[in-house]
Order: sequence, then C-alpha cells, then structure tokens
Amino acid sequence: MSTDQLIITCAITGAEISKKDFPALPVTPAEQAQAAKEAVAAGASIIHLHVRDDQGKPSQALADFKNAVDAIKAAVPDVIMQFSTGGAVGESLQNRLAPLSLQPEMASLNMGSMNFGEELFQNLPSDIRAFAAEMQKQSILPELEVYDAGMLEYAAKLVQQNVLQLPVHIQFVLGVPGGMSGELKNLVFLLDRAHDLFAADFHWGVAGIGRYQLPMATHAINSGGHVRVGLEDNIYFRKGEKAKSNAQLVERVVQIANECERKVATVAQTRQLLGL
Ligand code: KMH
Ligand code: ZN
Repeated sequence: MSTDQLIITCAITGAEISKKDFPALPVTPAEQAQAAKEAVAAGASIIHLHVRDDQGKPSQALADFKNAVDAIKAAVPDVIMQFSTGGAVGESLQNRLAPLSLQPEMASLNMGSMNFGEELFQNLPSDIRAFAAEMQKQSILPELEVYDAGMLEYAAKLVQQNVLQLPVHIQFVLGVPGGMSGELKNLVFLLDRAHDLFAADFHWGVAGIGRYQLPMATHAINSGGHVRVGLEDNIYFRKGEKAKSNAQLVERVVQIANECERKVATVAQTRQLLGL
C-alpha cells in the first residue's frame, strides 16, 4: 500500500545496549517518557517499546511495562505504543506474552528463529502462532518483524491459514548479524517478494541496524515505505560520532523526508493508515 505519508517509528531503548555502554540510553520510566516526548515532538508517531527493571536489565514483567507506559502516556498521551514481544534473547514465551494484557495498539511479531549475534533468537512456528492468536484476541495490530527472506514466506503462509489478516504490516529489520544485511539489493529483493506474496495488500517499513540505519531510511522515504530509527537499532549519528538522543535520529529522517517532499504522518494519520 503506497502512501505519501511517512510513518516514523522510534525504537527508544531496545534490549541489547546497556546504560553502561551508552549513558544517554533511556531506561527508567522517566527517561523513557522524556525520550518518547522528544521523539514525538520531532516527528515519530509510534514508540517501539522495550522496558527495563529497576536494575536497568531488560524485562518483560507486566509491572515494568505498566510503569513505563504510565510515564509515557502522562508525557505524550496520544502516542501509539508498540510493545516488543521479542524482549531480550532467551526470554520465555510466557514472559514475552505477559505485557500484551495491557492492550497496546500494536506489538512486534517476530517471524522466525535466527542467530542474533552469538545467540539464538527463538521463534518457533507454534510460538509465532500463539503470539498472533493473542494479538488477535486483544485487538492488537501485529507488526511483522522480518529479518530474512524465509520469514516473509512464512508470513504469507500464515495469511493463507488465516492466522494473520491482510493488510499485513511488515517491518524489515536488516543488519542484525545472523539476518540479512542492510544492503539495498536485499531490501529491493524483499519488497519484490512482498509484492508477489501480498500484491498491494501490505504496509512496509524498514529498520536498518547500525550503519544501515541511514541508507535504509533514505531508501524507504523515496520508495513509499516507512521508517524506524532509534537507539535500539543504532547508537551512532554518523561514523565515529555517537547520537545524542533518539530525537536527533528522528529529526534527521524528518529533514530528509522534507527534502524529498514526503509528508510525515501525524499520530492520527498513522492510526488511519494502519487501521488502528
Ligand atoms: N531484542 C531482540 C532479540 C522485538 O522487539 O520484537 C528482539 C527484538 C525484536 O528487539
Ligand atoms: Zn525491539
């Protein structure tokens, strides 16, 4: 589905980076609320959310999600929240599902197992179906996280089986060591396959990891896709220069979009585009 409106998602925290490695990473509810507020002011309409416990460790505990969500909602009442169900590598299925009882508008749905750096990120077919069923039950829109071509094929299979409904919303996550890299030809290939599999009945965005963030965002802006940026995916503003904040990464996407005459979607427009 092509649109002139550009949805910007900001992945403000993630599960892989620690505050020790990157002091500007928002990890407390207050820091996450401030980061979300700045990202939305800069042009983001969706916050992809991982949370931490009071030691700063990745957590899927309901109480930790609730604290973060309450703080974010107080700071930016209208923002679209997209909970991570991936969590940190090794988290149990049960824990990954737990925060969905807070009924966010969106949640991530990881479309397959893979090596994730040196670790195994496990998403068995039965896990994926369980996540999809829970999201459907709670009226949560799944964002299909696709790291590799086989995961796109599996998404099409789940549509055939009526486990997922059209239009699907796909996020290509490119550049994770263990998945497809963020080379342009990979994104072009994935988009081509997505058209074969879903005709025009899908929305897509791209999250380029590390040095792929900027080129992937630029390509999406120029080809009708949507963009995810944020410190979860990339902590550099440019080679050798760390990002100051999530908002700084969003601001650059907005600048490029403006230059390319692509309008940045408001929160209300994003809801309308994605049928939330
Ligand atoms: N932290 C990664 C293992 C998601 O949010 O659903 C998985 C991840 C994807 O970040
Ligand atoms: Zn994530």
